[in-house]
Parts: sequence; structure tokens; C-alpha cells
Amino acid sequence: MSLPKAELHLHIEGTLEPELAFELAARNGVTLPYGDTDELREAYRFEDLQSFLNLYYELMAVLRTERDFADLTNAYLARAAAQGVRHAEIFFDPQAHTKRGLELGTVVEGLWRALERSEAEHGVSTRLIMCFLRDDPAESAMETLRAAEPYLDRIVGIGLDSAEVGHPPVKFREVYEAAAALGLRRVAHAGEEGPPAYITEALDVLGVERVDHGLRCVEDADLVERLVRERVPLTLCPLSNVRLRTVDTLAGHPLPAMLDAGLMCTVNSDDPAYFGGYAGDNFDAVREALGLTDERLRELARNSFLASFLEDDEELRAR
Ligand code: ES4
Ligand code: ZN
Repeated sequence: MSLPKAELHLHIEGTLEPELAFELAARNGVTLPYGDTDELREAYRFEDLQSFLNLYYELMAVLRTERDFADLTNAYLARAAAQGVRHAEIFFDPQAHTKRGLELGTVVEGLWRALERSEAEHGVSTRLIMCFLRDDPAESAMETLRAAEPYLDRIVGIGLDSAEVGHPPVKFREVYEAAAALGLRRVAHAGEEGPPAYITEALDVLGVERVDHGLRCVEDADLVERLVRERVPLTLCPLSNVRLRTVDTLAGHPLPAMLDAGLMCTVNSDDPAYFGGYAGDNFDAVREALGLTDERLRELARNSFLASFLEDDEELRAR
């Protein structure tokens, strides 16, 4: 589906395709515990979020240099452009790299090498969102925020990801307050595996402007009513939900009911190399499995631009 759209929920580390993983492993002298790309793909059978995260963090070992991050990002941008993505707000996980001994500068400079050429090379405008790992201590997130200060002209906002249950948004209150004081936009994963109360807390305590996933809001009618009233965008990731067993089947995904309820939904790819598709593939999948009308698909595409962090004039140019 090449409908022009913005991608608002995309982990750059989750775009690492098996072929590139092996190429980078060879280049960097890293040994992967898989014989070849087929064997690696066999490992992509996830039980839940944690079983995915284990592989996601393991494969990051192949990312070592600025060039690696630039190659990863360029490969993503080319694939995204081919599927109609005109604008991408890209998450990255600095702590997952600094804990392996990389410098934050290596990560940001590498990503930036690709991002600064993206409009000219791929016709895709971009923003970078720095995510904190919620299963690491809040102190580590605060240190990461401080370390990122030299790069804040390249980072539009902050997010919160990794293992959700047991790590409620309130754990990061001070970090989000400090980020707000620095003028950063705020988003957070909430209601993927965690309860609806985490969505409320992300709004009230962290001051987020968008909720990443937010799927489990459907369990709380009052919360749905609030999200509709406040027009809070939700960045849904249908193929991710199927692969991580957050929903039983794509045909049973609550997206149509969520749109009917008036929620401001967007459709995104999350970790496309792992979950079976990029942004256009997610649009195709929901159209086929859920029978969404062209009007609904256009609404999803329009929402993606409205919910983006583009300025009004940029937004009009992008769509
Ligand atoms: C993620 Cl699907 C998902 N959920 C939470 N954290 C993540 N990091 C990368 N993908
Ligand atoms: Zn995500």
C-alpha cells in the first residue's frame, strides 16, 4: 500500500533484517549463535514481549560503529519510502548500546549520517525520539538524558519502551519533568502488555502527547471516552500485536471498533524486521484481515500526519 503516510512507531534497532545482521557480524568480527539467516528466522517465534526483547537485544551486538548505524537507518528509509512513508519519527534505544560499551555519540552520529540525507535521498522527512528502557533504573534514564544534551538539536523528544509490566510510568516522573524543561516532546509505550491504568498514568504523570500502542484502553470505557475527548493519538502496531500475542488473530484486532469509537488511531510497524512487515505491509494486513474501507485507510493516513511532530507547513508538504 503506497498511500502517503507517516510512521510514528518504529524502533530503528527493530529494522535489523537477518541479512544485514550477518553482514555486520562479519564486518565486525562478531559471532552470532545462529548458522545462517534461515536459522535466525526460525527464532522469530515469540511467546510474548519479553521473548522478543531477548532476541532484539541479543542481535544488537552486531551494531558497533557509526557506519553500522548509518547503514541500518539507510536500509530502513529505503524500505519505508517504497511503502509510501513520507515522514518517519524514529525511536532509538541509547542505553541498549551504551551498556555494551558504545559511546552515545557513535549512535547519534551514525543515525544522523543517514537522517540528514533522507529527504534528498529517499523523500522521507524524519525526527528522532530517544527512548528509555523502563526495565532499567530511572537513574540510568536520567544519566542518558544528561549525556544527550550535546545532541538535543537532533532529538525531538523522548519515549519509554522495553518490558512494560512491573515498570509503571510513574517510575520515570522526574526524567520526564527534566525532559519537558529541556523543551523535548514526550511519548511513552503504555497499554501494550500493561494495564489501562498505565495509559492514564502516562498522560497524567508523564504528560505524554501520544500513547505508543495504547491497545488495552479498550478494557476501560471511561479511558476510551477521555482519549476520544482529548484526541490523544494512539500509535497502534497490528502485526506486532499478532506476533507478540497481544491479540489472538489479526481478524480479531480491535482497530475497527477503536476507529468507530472515535479514537485517533494510527497504524505503524514497531519492529518490522521481526514482525513481518513495514508500514505499508501493516496497512495491507489490516485492510485484508479487517475489511477496512478506503475511507478508513485514508483516515489512518491522515491521522498519521496530524499526530506527527511536524510543523503545520511541513505536514502539508509531506502529505
Ligand atoms: C518494543 Cl514491541 C516493543 N514493545 C516495547 N518495547 C520495545 N522495544 C522494541 N520493540
Ligand atoms: Zn514499540
